[in-house]
Amino acid sequence: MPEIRACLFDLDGVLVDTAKYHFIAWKQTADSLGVPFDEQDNELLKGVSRRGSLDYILNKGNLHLSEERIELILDAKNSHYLRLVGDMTPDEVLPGVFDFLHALKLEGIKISLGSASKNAQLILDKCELSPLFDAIVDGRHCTHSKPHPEVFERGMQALNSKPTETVVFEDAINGISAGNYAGCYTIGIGEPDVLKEADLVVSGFADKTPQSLFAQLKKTGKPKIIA
Ligand code: B16
Ligand code: MG
Repeated sequence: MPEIRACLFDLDGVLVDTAKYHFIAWKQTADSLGVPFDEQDNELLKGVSRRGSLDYILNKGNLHLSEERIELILDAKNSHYLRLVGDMTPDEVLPGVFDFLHALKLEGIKISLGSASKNAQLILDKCELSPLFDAIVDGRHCTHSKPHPEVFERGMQALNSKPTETVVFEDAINGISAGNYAGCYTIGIGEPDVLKEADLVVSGFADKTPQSLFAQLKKTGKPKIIA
């Protein structure tokens, strides 16, 4: 296994828990459309783009709306979401994340965001994470949604790293697939029985160091296939 030179981080579910705010905003949207929407539905929308998420709700309700109406609903959902994340502070950064990112910097390992969210920059700023990132790649820069590897391919371009020198951190099945398709090492944040395709799964960053995780990755011995 070559030395790791770059790390690409998903935002929601990896660095911060914004899924709870997406849930509140999508629930209100679904209620207004008369479509049932619960935590399980929200789980399926992790890592899915804003438009993809609304399409899921419309499909569930068997609703066919005009593009004009869809745009209005997307704007209203995002305005609600922006009000909710507007009060975020560094206290909402998930346990161990700041220490882990600082440790990467000390080791000279480059850091990029790789998120589907078009609001990622705002959230990183609110949580005072932005100065730790060498590059930010998010929903504003990508045409394709995860599991397409575009977001991580762009992250590697920005950091000038090769797939076999790069680790992707993701909490969503689609995100792990995207990292694997990009040819990177993948570390899942969550449950091993859910994130089966990841090279390694951990519950979070608390008490973890980059070197301990990279050593565990080496032990998995999984060959990477560059897509
Ligand atoms: P926005 P991630 C994703 O973030 C969220 O998991 C997903 O629920 C959301 O729909 C998507 O961002 C788009 O977010 O509406 O802010 O553009 O997990 O890829 O960091
Ligand atoms: Mg996520």
